[in-house]
Formats: sequence, structure tokens, C-alpha cells
Amino acid sequence: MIRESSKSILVEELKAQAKSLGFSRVGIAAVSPSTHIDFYQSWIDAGMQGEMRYLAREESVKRRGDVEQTLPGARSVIVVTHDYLTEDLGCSPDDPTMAIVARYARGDDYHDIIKSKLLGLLKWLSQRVPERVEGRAYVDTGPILERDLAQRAGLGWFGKNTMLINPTTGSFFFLGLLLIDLELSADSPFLEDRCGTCRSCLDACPTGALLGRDAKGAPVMDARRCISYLTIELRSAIPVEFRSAIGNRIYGCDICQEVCPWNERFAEATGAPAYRASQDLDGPSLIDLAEILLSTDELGFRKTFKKSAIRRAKRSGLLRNICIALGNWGAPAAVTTLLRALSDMEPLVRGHAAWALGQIGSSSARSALSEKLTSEEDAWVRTEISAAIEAQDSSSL
Ligand code: B12
Ligand code: SF4
Ligand code: SF4
Repeated sequence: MIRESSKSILVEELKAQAKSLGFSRVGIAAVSPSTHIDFYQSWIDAGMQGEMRYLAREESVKRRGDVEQTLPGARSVIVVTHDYLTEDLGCSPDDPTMAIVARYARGDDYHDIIKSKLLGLLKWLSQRVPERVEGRAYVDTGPILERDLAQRAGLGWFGKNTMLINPTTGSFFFLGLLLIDLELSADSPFLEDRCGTCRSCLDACPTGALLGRDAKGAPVMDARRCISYLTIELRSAIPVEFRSAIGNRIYGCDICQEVCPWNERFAEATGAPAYRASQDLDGPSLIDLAEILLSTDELGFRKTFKKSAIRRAKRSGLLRNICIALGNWGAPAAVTTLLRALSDMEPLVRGHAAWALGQIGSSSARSALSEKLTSEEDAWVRTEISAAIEAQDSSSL
């Protein structure tokens, strides 16, 4: 049993240790069932998680509601933030020839970086106190309501963009959690809503994914409409209604964070050097990136991006997204690459290449589509080719 005064000294030392490991902020939440699990369940019941089935499994919802289901005997949750904003790249969303990768995914994979730091913190704690400390580290990897616990640990509020926002630094940070069976003095929850009357994120979201706050004040997102979901989590075809709105965002989306006044005012490039953009993701041209991916298979893709979170989209998903961006660029200079994509081994890539060629509307694109229609065996790809030809015919009327 640790006395109150020794407990607060321990917490101070723990926070200093976490900061020396590179975490920008640290908070402690007491263990108790979440008061937001009913909202979570209704969000699932409305189907807003789309194809992210892992969010809906009954057992995992139960675990989300109460961290003791994950670590029996858990007494505290140490919540840390790790900033990821680094110097901006030369590429811009206004240059349609360039690929935009969400800021969080330009450097090394955050899961590995944060998890090993959290385990370092657990080791430090185990050596610091006489009793044996049982702990589990999570970074976006388990059935835990991470933002819920971060808000309870006093680290920020839920913005209308659904992000956890800190009043001194904004929202460009990851969350990491350490569940432990040691009772520490908890921080006070962050109870204010500092969004006020602002609605910049709601107005800026290109796909209408942000639905505002519900009657109880919970921010609601229909993830099925979010570009981050469409370009990363969705494994199948991207619904036609969202393709133009994706623009040149080939992996994830930062728009609702970039327009947030709390980021405009406070966000600084303080991210760890490991989060700096890797060579391949440093403002890549759409054509260059497409050619790299078209020349390799899934195994080669995994090797090329072995240190990057971008692996999650898989080769076919990333190429699907690049085809959409090339179609949105709409220039004849993209035709040669798209013709290669039209013969790719993956139907998902061929179908989106067809859509993109339909957006370009040059005579070479038109004849390649007609020719491909006679040999394509996949029924869905044939539908995409026919729709692309139709789109070209109606735009040339
Ligand atoms: C699934 C998921 C997604 C999905 C769905 C996102 C969403 N908004 O739900 C998709 C793929 C779209 C996504 C996108 C992104 N994600 Co994500 N994602 C997750 C994940 C794995 C689960 C989130 C979840 O459970 N969503 C379901 C909703 C219902 O839960 P919630 O967001 O926690 O909502 C809570 C509030 O509504 C609250 N609530 C309920 N009632 C009430 C009432 C009141 C009054 C209030 C105030 C609140 C409240 O309770 C809910 C449950 O906790 C978490 C990691 C984790 N395990 O938590 C990362 C996480 C949320 N993602 C993260 C990041 C970085 C991103 C992106 C920025 C990546 C990118 N650039 O593309 C985008 C941001 C998009 C956005 N605006 O949210 C970070 C966010 C860090 C932060 N500062 O908030 C997390 C925490 C991962 C991490 N460990 O760092 N993500
Ligand atoms: S990440 Fe992009 S698409 Fe998703 S809610 Fe934010 S602005 Fe909308
Ligand atoms: S843009 Fe405005 S409404 Fe949206 S999260 Fe930021 S402060 Fe809140």
C-alpha cells in the first residue's frame, strides 16, 4: 500500500520520466466503466463504423466499456500524448500532380515507436516501486476507448471533428495508454467544451462525414463518409459519390484538423525525428508513386514500406487511391500510367483505373477502355469500364 504523499511524489516522478521518454503530456485516469459506452453502442447500431467490423464485435464492445475486462485488477490508466507534426512538405493539396499522405503516416510507424516507449515506462515503474506491477500497453491496437480515457485523464476535450484537442497544443498527437494494476492519484477530467460556436471543421469536411454534436453533446462522425476510412480502412471499391471529393489525398485526411483554430493557433512542428517524412512519402508525385507500386507485388510493397503505417492500405488499396487521384487530376499526362493500372493483377486497381480514364476523356483513354471491355473477365471491372465510357460520351456531347 502506498501512502497518499508518496503516491503524489511517485506520480510526479512518473510524469517526468514519461516526458524524458519524449511524451509531450501525461495524465492519469482512474479505472471505472465508461459513461459513454451507450453512445458507442448506438453509433455501432447505426452502422457508422462501416466495414471496420472489429469495432462492432460484442466481446470487444464489452471490453471498451470497462478496461478491467482487458486487465483484471487494473487500477489506473496512464495516458500519454506523442506529437507527430513535423516540417511541412513541399507538396500541397492544390497541386493535383502530387500525392497527399496524412501527416501522421509520413514517417515511421507510430505503433512501434510509442509501444516501446510505454514498455520502457512500465519497466521504470516496476523498478521504482517495491510491488510487482502488471501492465499492458496500447496504441490504437486494442479494444479501448482511447480518447475517452484521455479526456478522463485531463488531456483535452472532444472537438466537433471528434478529435481529442488539447488547449495548449491542438490535436496533432497520438495517444498511448498503459493499463496498470497499481493505484495512482488520478487527474481531473477535462470537462469544458472549447469549440464554442465554431463549426469550421463541419463546413470544411469535403464528404459531409461530420454530423455535429448530438442532443447530449457527443460529436458524431459517419465514418463511412470519412476520407480516412475510405482510403485506409475500406478494402473494397470506393463509392463513386466520394471519389471526386477525395482529390489527391491518397492516404488519410487532415482537413478537419488543419482548419481547426486550436491547431492554426498552437500546433508546432515538434514531432519526433522518426515522424519526419520518409524518402518515398516526401511529397511524392502521383505518377512516380503509381509506377513504383505497379512494378511490385504485395510482398515488395510491404518491404518498401516496412517502417511505415501506410502498409495498412495494402498495395491494391493504395493503388486504388492513387488511380482516383490521377482521375481527379484529369490530365492526359496520366494516361500511360493509368493504362498500366488497367492491366494490373488486382481487379480493384483495374476498376479504379477505368474510372480515372473516364475522367480524363482523351481519345487514347477512350480507345483503351473500349478495347479492354472485350477482354476483361471481372464483372465489376466491366461495369466500371462501361460507366467510364458512358461518362466520356456524355462529357463530349
Ligand atoms: C476507428 C478509428 C478511426 C475511424 C473512425 C474515427 C472516429 N471519429 O470514430 C477512422 C478510420 C475514420 C479514423 C480516422 C482518423 N483517426 Co482514428 N482511430 C480510430 C480508433 C481505432 C477507434 C475510435 C473509435 O472508437 N471511434 C468510435 C467513436 C464513437 O468513438 P470516439 O471517437 O472515441 O468517440 C467518443 C465520444 O463520442 C465520446 N462521447 C460519447 N458521448 C459523449 C457525450 C459528450 C458530451 C462528449 C463530449 C463526448 C461523448 O465517447 C465516444 C466513445 O469514446 C482510435 C483508437 C482507439 N482505440 O480509440 C483511433 C484514433 C481516434 N485515431 C486517431 C487519428 C490520428 C486519426 C486520423 C487523424 C488519421 C488521419 N489523419 O487520417 C483520422 C481523424 C479523423 C477524425 N476526425 O476522427 C487518433 C486520434 C488522436 C486524437 N488527438 O484524437 C486515435 C486515438 C489513435 C491513437 N492512438 O492516436 N480513425
Ligand atoms: S478526416 Fe477528412 S473526411 Fe474525415 S471527417 Fe475529417 S475532414 Fe472529413
Ligand atoms: S474546427 Fe472548431 S468546431 Fe471543429 S473541432 Fe476545431 S474548434 Fe471545434
